[in-house]
Amino acid sequence: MSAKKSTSKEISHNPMKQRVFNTPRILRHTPLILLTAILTSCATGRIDPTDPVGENAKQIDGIMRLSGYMATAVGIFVAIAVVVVIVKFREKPDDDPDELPKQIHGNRKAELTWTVIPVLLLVFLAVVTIPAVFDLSGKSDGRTIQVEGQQWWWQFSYDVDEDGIHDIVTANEIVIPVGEEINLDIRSNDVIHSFWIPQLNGKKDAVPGRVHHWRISSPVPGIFYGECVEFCGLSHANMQMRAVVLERDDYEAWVQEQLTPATIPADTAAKRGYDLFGRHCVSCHVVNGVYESAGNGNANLTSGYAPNLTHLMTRTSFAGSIFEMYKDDGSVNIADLREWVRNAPENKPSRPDNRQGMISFAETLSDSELDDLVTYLLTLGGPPPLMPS
Ligand code: HEC
Ligand SMILES: [Cu+2]
Repeated sequence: MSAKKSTSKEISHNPMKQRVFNTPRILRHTPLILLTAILTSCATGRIDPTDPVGENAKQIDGIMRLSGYMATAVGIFVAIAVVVVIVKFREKPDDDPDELPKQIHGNRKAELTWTVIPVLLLVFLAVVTIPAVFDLSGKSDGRTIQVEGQQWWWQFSYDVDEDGIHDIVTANEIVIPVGEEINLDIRSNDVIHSFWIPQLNGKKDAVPGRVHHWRISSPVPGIFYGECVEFCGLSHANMQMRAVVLERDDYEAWVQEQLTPATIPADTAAKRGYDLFGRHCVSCHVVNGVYESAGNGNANLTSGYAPNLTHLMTRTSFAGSIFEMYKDDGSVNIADLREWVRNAPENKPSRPDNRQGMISFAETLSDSELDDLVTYLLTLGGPPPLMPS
């Protein structure tokens, strides 16, 4: 072998040797990489994308599985091919270690094969996926519910008599009747969020200044868990939601209850709480029938909205569905509710100084005032038609 010829071989050989020596470093990191993958894949236990319940979610799941099976088949084929090549073309004792195998470039058969097969696979996937994309964003004959995302909770509004006025406004839990394809008009009141209840449908962004149409449905009653899936600031991870799917009769009863405005409580402690509420809370919160002045678009919050509290106790959770409203024995989770009212930003990272989230009352309210306020909150409807199991 001449010296000239061997230059190219040296270039192709030396880096190889270096790489071989570096391999253990990658191996050392493998457990960490695997651990990260495992931990990030099971962050929230009750939000389950692998168990579709509604028609739309099943449609998505079918396509996911199909493409998963196809990718697995391709992956197995490639893995086997790699092993075959490694074994078949390995260095043998009588091989000249400096000799390169026969170099080929532009083998038409090979090039065509590995271009045409992936193209066919992708075209097949597109044929299955594109109609589903249009189908999922189509409207149904069912009712329409308004969905609004804001830092860091969801608002749901219902126009029951279709006069264009929101008759029911609630937070964090969207209540729907079983077996009906519900239309959603999804909006945002501040930054981009994304609405996702995986067992009922895929993700849909909530974008300021736009209305995105979406649908959810469930053939069975139950509570289904979701969360915001577009990073939206400090408490993005604490912006969860629930879909409460009710039998038709239960749904009608829920609607009737939600349409009933609140009244001024007679009980003295609750009445004291009611008065305190009028002093400290109505600059942000609405209670239908008694405290409606805050209205919407209020200046104390960037989004202009705080949860409507008229039927607070009919919800199973509060504050972006991160706290349970009721304990396992069915009694109210008074401790968390009181803690929330005392110092919300301490219980859920927020930026009240930036008009994002609820302010703290730790310096403002005495213990007995807090008790009275909670006593008042307990009069605001309830209990929920369905409890989490
Ligand atoms: C500066 C505006 C503001 C004031 C004043 C305010 N809140 Fe809030 N409150 C909010 C916001 C915003 C949320 C939603 C926070 C979240 O989920 O991150 C909230 C959430 C709540 C919730 C949970 C509701 C739900 O369904 O998730 C309760 C209960 C509550 N506030 C009670 C009170 C009480 C009682 C007072 C008066 C002592 C009060 N708030 C004063 C802005 C305010
Ligand atoms: Cu969000």
